[in-house]
Amino acid sequence: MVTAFLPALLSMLLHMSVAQDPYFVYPEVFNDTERDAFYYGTFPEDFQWSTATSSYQIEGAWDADGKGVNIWDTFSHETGNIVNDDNGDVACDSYNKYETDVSLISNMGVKYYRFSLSWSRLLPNGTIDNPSEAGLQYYNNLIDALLENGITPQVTLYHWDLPQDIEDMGGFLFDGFPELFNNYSKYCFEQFGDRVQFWITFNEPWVITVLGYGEGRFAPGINGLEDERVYISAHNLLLAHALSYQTYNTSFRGTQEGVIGITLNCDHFEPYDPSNETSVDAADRGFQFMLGWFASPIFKTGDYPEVMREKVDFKSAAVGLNHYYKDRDIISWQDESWPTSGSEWLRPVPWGLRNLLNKIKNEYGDDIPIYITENGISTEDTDNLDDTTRVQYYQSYINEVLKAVRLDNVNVKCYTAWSLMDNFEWASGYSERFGLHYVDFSDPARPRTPKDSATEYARIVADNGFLEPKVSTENPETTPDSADRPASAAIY
Ligand code: GBH
Repeated sequence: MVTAFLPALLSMLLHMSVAQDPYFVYPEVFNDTERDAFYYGTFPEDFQWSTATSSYQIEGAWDADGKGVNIWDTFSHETGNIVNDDNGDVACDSYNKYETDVSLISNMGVKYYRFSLSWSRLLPNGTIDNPSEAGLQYYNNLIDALLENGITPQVTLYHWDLPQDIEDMGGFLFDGFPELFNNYSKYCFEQFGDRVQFWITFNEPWVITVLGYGEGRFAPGINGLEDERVYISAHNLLLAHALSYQTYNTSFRGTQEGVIGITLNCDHFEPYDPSNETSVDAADRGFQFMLGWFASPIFKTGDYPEVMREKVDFKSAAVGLNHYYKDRDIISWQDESWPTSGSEWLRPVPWGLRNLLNKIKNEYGDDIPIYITENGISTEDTDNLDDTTRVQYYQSYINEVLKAVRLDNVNVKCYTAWSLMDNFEWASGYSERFGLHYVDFSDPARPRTPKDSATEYARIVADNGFLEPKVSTENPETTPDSADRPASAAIY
């Protein structure tokens, strides 16, 4: 009895001593032992590790080989819309350097790559009447190069670069938009579907509608926040997604055997006072007006979230006016104690991701497969290769995903680091850098150099998670004190 009991007791003590020395990635700010302690373990065998970019942000070659003009060409060429009046005319020059991009991915041991197709490069005037051979060739080359390197393409059909000709018809406000998008997507399934089995229709409908057709800070720069245009553009987008999904489902899925979905962005809203119902409801409304707006029609009821209908319908009837932000009826802010980044809107709060993943699971079903199609952090332009803040960010966020998978049984299938390399950060131009690789935009050759975060991401991918640090029990002094552990590879 005693001998059998003793080893168990010993191992318990060992575990306890490890538990007394938890590791925190952000010890100053997030140091709650229950919530923030680092969790060691690995992801399921078939977990997908990816990294992402988008066409306008990296390709350049804005008018090469017959490419049509898109709304970001137009918007960025207009003075005053972009920091420093930057534009994507050359960007990372990936139109000419795609083979280098493939080798960057390959060198990290990453097996999935999420990129987007430029609609106006493939169909210069937006319609299928006049496809571009050169555009087709470019994406065929990229896809083939990826496959030759054992990298699976994850293709976004629309990452914000609408053909200008379609915008001139009204863009997302045009009721013929769903059909135009459907034709374009069908063309892509036909051309690439023999090699692409992972499709995303739209990147971040919330951004397309609220920033593009509401606040007007993003192309096409329409100020429709105080009327119904935000809601109309969202509605047409949802109809376009549904049509394209049906087209894939009925005409392509059988032979091509792929999956098709949509990328939705959402901030995590934490109630200010979790014991106060008003506060809890407000946090939920924040979620419903951001994720629910698009996720509820697609994954739940076929209609907008109830609370959204209530608020918007009521205000439309009462005052005859809509205003997206006022319709939400919430006050939200970021805690000043949270760490900062190179972007004003972005602060790392790793536990927020775990909470958000759980919220999605509770809202849309226990087994709903979740693909994280972007996650990342910016640094200011003064950034160099020694990007500790990005290393910390990836460690902590991926660790929270691991907790969601292993401790909370959330069905997360994929994690994607945004971005493969520094690129054109929309209205911020080149003033903010999100890359795992540094790009020198002052050099015409646009050389790419791995940052520390690329090395760290490669290691997490190779380990498929986080291996227990090797603690020597014979010689405990060799165990680094948790406070001294650098936030990177050295803890292993
Ligand atoms: C992603 O959006 C995009 O898909 C990607 O293209 C982009 O490069 C990346 O994020 C980094 O931004 O400037 O104050 O108007 C993430 C969600 C929502 C974050 C809109 C930026 C604009 C804030 N984005 N938000 S602001």
